[in-house]
Amino acid sequence: MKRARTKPKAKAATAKRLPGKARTRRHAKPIDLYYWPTPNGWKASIMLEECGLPYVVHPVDISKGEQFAPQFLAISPNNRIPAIVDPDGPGGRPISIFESGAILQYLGRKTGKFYPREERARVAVDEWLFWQMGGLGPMAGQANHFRRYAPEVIPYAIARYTDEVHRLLGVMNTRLAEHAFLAGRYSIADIACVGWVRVVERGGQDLGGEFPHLKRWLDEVRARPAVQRGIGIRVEAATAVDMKDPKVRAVLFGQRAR
Ligand SMILES: N[C@@H](CCC(=O)N[C@@H](CS)C(=O)NCC(=O)O)C(=O)O
Repeated sequence: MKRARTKPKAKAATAKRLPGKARTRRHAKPIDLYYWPTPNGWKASIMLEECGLPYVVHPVDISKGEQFAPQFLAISPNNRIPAIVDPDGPGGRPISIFESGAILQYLGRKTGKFYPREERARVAVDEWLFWQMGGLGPMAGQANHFRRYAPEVIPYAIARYTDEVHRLLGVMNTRLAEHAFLAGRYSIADIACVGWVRVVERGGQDLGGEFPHLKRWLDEVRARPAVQRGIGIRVEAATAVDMKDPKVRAVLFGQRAR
């Protein structure tokens, strides 16, 4: 794991920065963000930006196998990004957290932002957050894998995951026809979804034509400055990753228990 080599655009992710309302937390110690620019990584970076929390980015180059480094596994035993370490955790002691959904909930509880306390409102957020964690994310990930990275074209696998993503987008579109955001007000559920919907759109899905309410939501969410800053963190090494490189493929694909 290396410290972020960020371009000017990514100044947002340095410890010195105390954006917006975070100025009232002048003495807050920065949160360590273990990160790679992917839809799951963006959930954590967007939330940190939305909450105005100071943080330091530690890129974990998953194309080189840095997710298997013992010091990272001690924080994230599932060898996946994102993970965070909050030096100012419960009781004033450090806490490490892996799994993007757990990170969103923790930061929401810590700051009181984007994760309502009132039980009915919180249940609504949890429903859509877990819907993303168990549905949209994994299915879009598999669709992406079989469409872009599989060494052979397997029509059944492509159709199965593409159809499932299509079904999920339809569910989201129906929900967003009657609600401005997934759980009513903007919340960690929207933060969890935006990166994945963006990836699906970039994969060629015509959102505007088929899912107009979803498209309206996507445009609104991604126009938020904090979302743009969270997605915009530039990690130089990530721009050079070649997914056709056999060494990269050997790290990322075909993982088995170690
Ligand atoms: N359920 C996990 C999934 C995280 C995940 O899949 N992260 C990917 C990047 S998007 C990763 O770290 N991959 C490393 C690998 O495949 O070894 C979460 O939401 O945090």
